[in-house]
Amino acid sequence: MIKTNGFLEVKMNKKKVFVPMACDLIHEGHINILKNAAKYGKVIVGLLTDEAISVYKPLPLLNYKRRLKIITSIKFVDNVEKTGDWDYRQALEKIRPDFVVHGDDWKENNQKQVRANVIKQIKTWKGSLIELPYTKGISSTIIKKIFRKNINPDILRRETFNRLLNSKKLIRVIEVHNGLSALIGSKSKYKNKEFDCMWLSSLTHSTSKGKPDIEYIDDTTVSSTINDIFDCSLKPLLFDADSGGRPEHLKFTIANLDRLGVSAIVIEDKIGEKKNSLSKKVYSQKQDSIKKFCDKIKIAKKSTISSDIRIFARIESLILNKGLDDALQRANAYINAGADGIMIHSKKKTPNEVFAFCKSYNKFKNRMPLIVVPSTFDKTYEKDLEKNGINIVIYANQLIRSAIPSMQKTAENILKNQRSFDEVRNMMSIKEILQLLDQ
Ligand code: SPV
Ligand code: MG
Repeated sequence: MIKTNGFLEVKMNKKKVFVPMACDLIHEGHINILKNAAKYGKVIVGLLTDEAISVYKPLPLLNYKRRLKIITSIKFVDNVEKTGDWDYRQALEKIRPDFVVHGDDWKENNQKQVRANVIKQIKTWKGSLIELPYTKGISSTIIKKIFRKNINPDILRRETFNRLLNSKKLIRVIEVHNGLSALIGSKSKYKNKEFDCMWLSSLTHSTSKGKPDIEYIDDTTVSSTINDIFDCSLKPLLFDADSGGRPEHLKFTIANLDRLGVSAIVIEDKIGEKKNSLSKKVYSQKQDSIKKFCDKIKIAKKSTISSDIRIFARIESLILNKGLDDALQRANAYINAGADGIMIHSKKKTPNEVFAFCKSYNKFKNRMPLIVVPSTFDKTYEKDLEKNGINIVIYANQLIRSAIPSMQKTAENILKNQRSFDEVRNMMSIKEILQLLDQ
């Protein structure tokens, strides 16, 4: 024991109290917990990393560095332990605390299992769990709602995509094509799951305008749709830039998308008259030479203004039956040309050729994040994509595909019944629509 002054001595004799926290937005509920924890001994906050949190919740609004700054300046906190696993197993093993202090809300919420694991683990060194009553009337969710309305959306959106890439194993992306689909895609939740980002698909954007997917939608229309989407959601947006257009136009397109706040731009290596990759007519299409497409990547990278935006190169070798070796050779060349990631596309019913690609791709020394679009191999579960090292899954067309048959059916039934009453049970009520739009 170091005998410097009485205070340090007392502190060092104290029992160790571990308090796991995300510490995203501190309110009096957190302070109550920390204040009470300090009564039992020296408080060590297990500050969860983005990676740990993203296993069971969406990313926190504030990044780890900002959260660390906040927690270390609270007077009840003696120490902070960086906690990288969602059930604190390693941190607990390292510290072996006498007490773990937690709000009692975890008895009921999606952390039930974590609670059970902690009880079992700390029992091995006779540690005890202290559960403090959850402070009523205040929650981070309420604060986040207010915060989201008031913070500059660009700060959140831009930072989030890179944080997701650094912390989540598989980023889940949903197709959007206007404000409404952005609202639905962003608000949808199932248990602790939600979509992390949005994809402005050329197919569904064109479809929503009643046009074929042939690179017809101009930059002004794209800008206007992106504004509508950003009005309705703070999630990061990945943009489908088709071939990127003529090289001499590309720099303006990229700079515009960057200014608007898009997080990632995907450019594909098909050339000539555009056809959708899943169309039968795609075989009449050509692929760019590796050299020319690398030049495009270089222009795109040079044209970005912010350091956060990412340029992904989309490889169409499997779509055009050019084979795995061609796809791998291109992936390597595109990354060397500066691409921040790769999208490998396939129109097969099974994921076999994509997984074969992953097997070699994952060994690349210069490996970058990998996107897949399982539209045709839609039986494949996310856990299998994750197992194969895929970083981003894009559900590229499902929202519009579900809307169209529903609209068709309603239109036909109104004609059939000559009134709308018979369709009411299949439609959202006006009241629900007003609620959806927060009016
Ligand atoms: C899109 O969503 O527009 C895409 C993916 O580019 S695909 O339609 O499969 O080509
Ligand atoms: Mg497209």
